[in-house]
This record gives sequence, structure tokens and C-alpha cells, in this order.
Amino acid sequence: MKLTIVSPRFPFSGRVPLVPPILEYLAALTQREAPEVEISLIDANQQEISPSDLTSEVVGISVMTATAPWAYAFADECRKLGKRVILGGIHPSALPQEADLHADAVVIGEAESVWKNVLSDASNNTLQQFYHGERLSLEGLPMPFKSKLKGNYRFRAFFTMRGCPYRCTFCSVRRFFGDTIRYRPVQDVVAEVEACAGNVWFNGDDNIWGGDFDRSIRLFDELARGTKRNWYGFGDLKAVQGAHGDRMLSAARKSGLFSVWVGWESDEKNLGVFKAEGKQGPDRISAVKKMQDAGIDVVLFVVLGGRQDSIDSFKRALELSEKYNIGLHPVLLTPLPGTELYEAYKPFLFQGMGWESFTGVRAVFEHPDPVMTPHRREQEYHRLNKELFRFDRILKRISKIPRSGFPMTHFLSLMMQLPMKVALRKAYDEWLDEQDVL
Ligand code: B12
Ligand code: SF4
Repeated sequence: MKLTIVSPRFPFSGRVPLVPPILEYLAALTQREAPEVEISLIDANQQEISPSDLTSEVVGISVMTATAPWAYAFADECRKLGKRVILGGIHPSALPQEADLHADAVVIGEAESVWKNVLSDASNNTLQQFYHGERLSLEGLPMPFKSKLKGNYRFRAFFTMRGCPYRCTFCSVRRFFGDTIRYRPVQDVVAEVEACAGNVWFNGDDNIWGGDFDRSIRLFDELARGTKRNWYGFGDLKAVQGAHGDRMLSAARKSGLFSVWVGWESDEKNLGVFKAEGKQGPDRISAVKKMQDAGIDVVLFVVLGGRQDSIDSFKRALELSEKYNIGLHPVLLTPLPGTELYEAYKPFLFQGMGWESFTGVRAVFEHPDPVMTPHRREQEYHRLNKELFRFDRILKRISKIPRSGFPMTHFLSLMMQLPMKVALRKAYDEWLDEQDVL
């Protein structure tokens, strides 16, 4: 049997320089569970592809909410050509009935416990409508299949755990992976990073600190003994404020951590609104400063434009960046299916807006404040990005990174901000063109 695994095209921002982790991981799982299957991998962000180009009879597609329309259209075309389509990932898991309209089988949840059966059913032409993946232990996961994907890639992502104990209402992760953390064995992660990472790698965990701090320190100590020494990822603020904070930060820094991306609610009151207090700890500013002092570039992913927010929140976000010399990545609040927020915002969602708008750069719901029209929210979002990524501001932020980070943190921060500036400029131009058409 021939299988093609597809990572769909994103609705905006073009080429992402990250190898789609699901392609190499699902390929490795396939090799382990059904070595006779012939595998090909497609990243539709890097390669123009049409279903008629595929020679395989089975196609697996990994779907996020924003990529669902592209994935469904591609799946429909494949099925018209007589191919069997299997959909999986976070969006089909949240809305399996919707995904079922475009698939021969939908995998709900994690693939590991069911993939062998799915492949064998696909090969026998006896696919079931739904497969429910269990949450297994993460010991002995296969090492990603190091493919020869063609594309303009600069990073690979690595994962050390799944699950999150916090309860942020806008997040899909907890319901999908569960509210307790399952860890991969330290030696598996280190071996994988050593074998597959480039000079800079992305830790794709939802929280690089995890909850078992002794284990995190052990992991960082082991990574520090390796050769792949520059990495970044998402982390909460609570962990670095606790008793283990200093030790863990120092171990992480020695292992090459140069940037931490932090989810940040624009206003103190929003911490409660989104049930996000848990991950922030008692003093979020001092936690940010602590990481900066350790030579780490902190970037805040600020959620803006919620129904309780005012237009001022955009201005305050810029002030925050200026005051603490901190990088900001603004996101317009987006109620994703499978979250508590989605249920709460359902009555306010604009009708007729497709999932391709659920990217974090579009206003997708009504706002009670008449000033916060969708156009105004999107305009403020783009204006804020334009201000944040002014060249003089980028340079000022970099010059303020403490000497403890010199030279790699300074250099890598610049290397991450410049492409971001270009991508955001492109997104802004596309948005302006669209406004002209309207
Ligand atoms: C890596 C990543 C990215 C990469 C994607 C690279 C790529 N091309 O794949 C980048 C950085 C580009 C990215 C971007 C975005 N992302 Co993102 N991202 C992730 C992250 C951190 C890891 C996903 C991953 O690769 N995991 C590793 C692989 C191996 O595992 P997995 O995907 O979980 O797959 C398992 C199962 O889901 C299942 N499975 C998955 N696919 C399939 C397919 C088949 C056929 C089968 C059988 C099974 C299966 O089996 C796997 C093993 O169990 C997740 C967070 C998370 N914890 O999941 C967020 C996440 C997927 N991203 C999210 C979001 C919202 C975004 C953005 C919209 C954010 C933004 N505002 O910019 C953009 C969208 C892109 C765009 N421009 O439109 C959300 C998605 C929520 C949703 N409902 O869609 C997540 C869950 C984060 C969150 N906190 O909510 N992201
Ligand atoms: S801490 Fe992160 S992963 Fe956990 S629920 Fe909140 S946003 Fe989701």
C-alpha cells in the first residue's frame, strides 16, 4: 500500500521555515507499525500539489482549524479520484462529524494506539468511520523519520511531553492531550535532538518547564552535554518564580535556551476572565525580568480584542513592549472549536466566516463596544505590528538584552525578528488589498 501524508497549506503567511513535525513523526510511526507501507510526505506550504499528482491510494491529512477548508477541499478531490482519505489532528478531533463529511476515516485524538489498525483497515478497504486514540505513555516513541522534504526550512521541532494542568479557556491543548502531563524519557529526547536537530531547534512543548522540575533540570543538564545548543520554546511564568526557579533557569540557559515565548493576557483582569492565573504566578513582571537577566529573550504572545477589551488595550500593548524592552507577538482572540471560549462566544461568531479566518489575525466575532468594529480591530492589530517591528525598535530591544545573553541571544533575536517583520508586512499588505476590494 502507498500512503501520502499531507500537511495542508496555511491561509496566510506563506512559507513557515519549520519542518511540519507531524509529517516526519507519522511517517516514523507508520514505519514501525506497518513497515511494508510505502510513504511519501507533502508540505503544501512549500510545494504546489494537486490530488492528481499523487500516486498513492491512501492519503492522511493533518488538520488544524485554520487549515480545515484547504484540507477538506483537497480530501474531496482525492476521494473523487478513488483515493481513501484519513483525517486527523486537533480540528477533526474537536469536530469529528464535520470532518467525517470529507473523509473515509477520522482519527480522534492521538494516533499511537490506533494507527496500526487504521493502516491495516485501509489496506483491506475496511476503514471505519471513526477511530478513538487513547492517551498512552510516551515511552519509546519512534524517532522522527528524517525525510528529505524539499523546502526552505530552518528549524525542526522536538517534543518532550504532552498535556497541561492549566485551564486557559481559549486553549485546545488541554482537552486534546489531557490535564496531566505525560513526559518522554529524558534519554529519548536527548538522543532525538542530537540525531535530528540543526544549529537552532524549537521545543514544541506547550510549556518547556513542565511540572516535574527535577526532571526538567535533568533534561537541561543532559542537553547541555550535547552538541545542539540553541533552542527556544513556549514557557509559563509561574515555574521560574517557584523554589526551583533559579536552578532550572540556569540549567536551561546552559543547555542553550535563548528565547522563551510567553502567553500573556493584555490586562490583569483578563487573567481571571480566561482562567489563566494559574500559569502566570504571583508576579509576572518580575518573572519576565528574571528570564531576561539570565540572558534569555522573552517574547510575549499577547491576546487582544476580546469582548471585554477596549481599543486602549492595543495602545497599552505597545507601552508594555517599550517599558520592559520586550518583544511582543499580538494575536486577536480566536475562539477555537473544542475550547470553553468557543462555547461562550458561539452566539457572537460572524455567520459565514470560514475556518480559514480562525488564524489569530482576523476578528471573527461581534464586539459589544461599537468602536471595536471588525475592521478597527484588524486595523489596530496591523498598526501595532507595524510599530512593534519598526527597525529602530527591533534594534533597541536587542541592545537591551543583558550581556549574559551575548552574543547568541542578541544574534538569534535579530534573526527571528527580521523575517517576522517581513511576514507581518506582507500580511498587512494583503489585508489592505482585501479592504480595497471590499
Ligand atoms: C508546531 C506547531 C505549529 C507550527 C506548524 C508547522 C506545521 N506545518 O505543522 C507553526 C509554528 C507554523 C504553527 C502555526 C500556527 N498554529 Co500551531 N502549533 C504547533 C504545536 C506547538 C505542535 C503541533 C505539532 O506539530 N505536534 C507534533 C505532532 C507530531 O503531533 P500532533 O500534531 O499533536 O499529532 C498527534 C495527533 O494530533 C494526531 N494527528 C495529528 N495529525 C494527524 C493526521 C492523521 C492522518 C492522523 C491519523 C493523526 C494525526 O496524531 C499525532 C500523534 O498522536 C501545537 C501545540 C500542540 N501542543 O499541539 C500548536 C497548535 C497546533 N497551533 C495552533 C494555532 C492556533 C496556530 C496558529 C493559528 C497560531 C497563530 N495565530 O499564528 C498558526 C496557524 C498557521 C497559519 N499561518 O495559518 C493551535 C491549533 C488549534 C486549532 N484548533 O487549530 C495549537 C493546538 C496550539 C494551541 N495552544 O491551541 N503551529
Ligand atoms: S498554559 Fe498553555 S497549554 Fe496550558 S491551557 Fe493555558 S494556553 Fe493551553
